[in-house]
Amino acid sequence: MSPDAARKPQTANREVMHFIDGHYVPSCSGKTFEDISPVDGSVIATVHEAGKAEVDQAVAAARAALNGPWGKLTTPERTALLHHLANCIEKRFDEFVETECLDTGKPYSDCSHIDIPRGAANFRVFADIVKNIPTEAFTMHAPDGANVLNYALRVPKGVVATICPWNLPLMLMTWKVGPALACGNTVVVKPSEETPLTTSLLGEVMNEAGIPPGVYNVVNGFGPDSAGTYLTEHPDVDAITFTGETRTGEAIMRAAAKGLRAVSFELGGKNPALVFADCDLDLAIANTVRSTFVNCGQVCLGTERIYVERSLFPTFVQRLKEAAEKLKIGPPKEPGVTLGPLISQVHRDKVLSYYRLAVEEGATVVTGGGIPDMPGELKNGSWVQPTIWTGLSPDARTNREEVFGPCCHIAPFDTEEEAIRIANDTPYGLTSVVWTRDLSRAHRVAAQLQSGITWINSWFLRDLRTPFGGMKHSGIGREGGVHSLEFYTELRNICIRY
Ligand code: NAD
Ligand code: 6OD
Repeated sequence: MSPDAARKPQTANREVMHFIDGHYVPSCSGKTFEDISPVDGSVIATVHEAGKAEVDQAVAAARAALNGPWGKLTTPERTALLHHLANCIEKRFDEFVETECLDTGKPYSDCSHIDIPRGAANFRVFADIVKNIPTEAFTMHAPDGANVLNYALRVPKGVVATICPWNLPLMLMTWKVGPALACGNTVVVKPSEETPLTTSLLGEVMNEAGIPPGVYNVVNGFGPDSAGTYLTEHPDVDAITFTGETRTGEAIMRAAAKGLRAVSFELGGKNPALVFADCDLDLAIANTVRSTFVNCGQVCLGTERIYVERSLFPTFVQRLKEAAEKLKIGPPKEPGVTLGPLISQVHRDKVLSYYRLAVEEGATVVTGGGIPDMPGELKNGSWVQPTIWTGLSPDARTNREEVFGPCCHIAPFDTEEEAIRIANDTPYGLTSVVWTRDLSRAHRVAAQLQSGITWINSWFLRDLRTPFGGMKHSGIGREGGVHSLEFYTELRNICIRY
């Protein structure tokens, strides 16, 4: 392939290559895999699979950029470039929406309100944060009376491997690449094998924005014994940031142990919502239908366990059932669609296995539980019905394991103490939601919940300056605001005697 052909826009011919040192490059092995539409099962792209050779090239390019032009920029120069990059993403907003929806099957309305705006904001917000962060300084005297000034200096961590999931591809990738670049690092990104398109497209936009070659590199492939392993085991990678399943996090942590590389992990959840009888019920229903079903339930922050104060329980179940049954299932562009397909047939098999398990475990199916009847070619997509259960015991697997589909279990509780206890009775600790008009109760309950984020009378209300991450099996470390700087920089102490 000629170098010019290799530089062609990757979404135009639906051949997805790696993006290394500012160029699209094929795999030298010639190995490829198919990117399948979750909407109708058609092949939407042929993706080059990276071997060790491409990962080596990408890491070397990232190292060279770090030691070269990128590393020499001042903070104002670097952050100005990142603002320009955000503008360039927005200039191609429709193309990003189109591409992300093609890959994920999610509704246009969700993608254009959440995924792509955040793809741009993730660069702007962190550019502003690093520009405005103060440093610490102390003065003292040495034993001989000389003056001493100590100050702290932040330097980039180096080459950061960024391993991403498929549920919000551009948004969750830039959530890590934004602060990494703002802090002066360079990155090698491995997008999910399910959704490589917008990560590839961003390479082109990096070039348009004038980001130096080698700052942003992309290698495509799978996890184990593929690009994921080669990248996380690479000795010249300084830090690894990962979003995905808890079990994958364990594997990556083993890889990171060699060479003692720092890790930042955003992992799975089995998030509870506590609904007290004094809540604003309309608000609680409107938000719970989103927190359970948006993105077809494939949001790590989403709600899979709902506990409702007993007096409100029958009404809440009925209202959430009605709201779930009003969701419109369909392909991304169809007007009014609120529920797309799951990401793949493999993931649908997993979600359907929980739909069966719930029944075996004694659940009452309030609504859903199967596959919707879809017309024509859509029959080949990965559709499932939004599903609500009641009647499961607290130790049922369906109540304890992350399903990552459009489903939830609703159970009653009698006291505040009981609600807190059952909410915390999980190995996970990512998010929790509390619905109450009693502000004292809101503070009291929030303080006792074991989750990285607690939303009171809201859900997924994000201020990117806040700490974001999970407790227990839901993560290691915090990103967001200045907390991202803790991971993406080394804080050095300079001590001057004068
Ligand atoms: P996954 O763990 O299967 O895959 C994530 C990424 O890791 C993919 O790019 C995959 O190829 C790669 N990978 C897999 N095995 C690897 C290995 N051994 N070494 C290196 N890389 C490897 O997760 P997924 O199915 O893509 O995403 C869904 C999961 O992500 C859910 O559990 C969800 O809760 C979680 N998630 C968490 C957050 C958060 O912020 N906490 C956000 C989104 C998704
Ligand atoms: O809002 C964010 O910054 C974020 N990381 C969201 C994660 C969503 C998980 O599916």
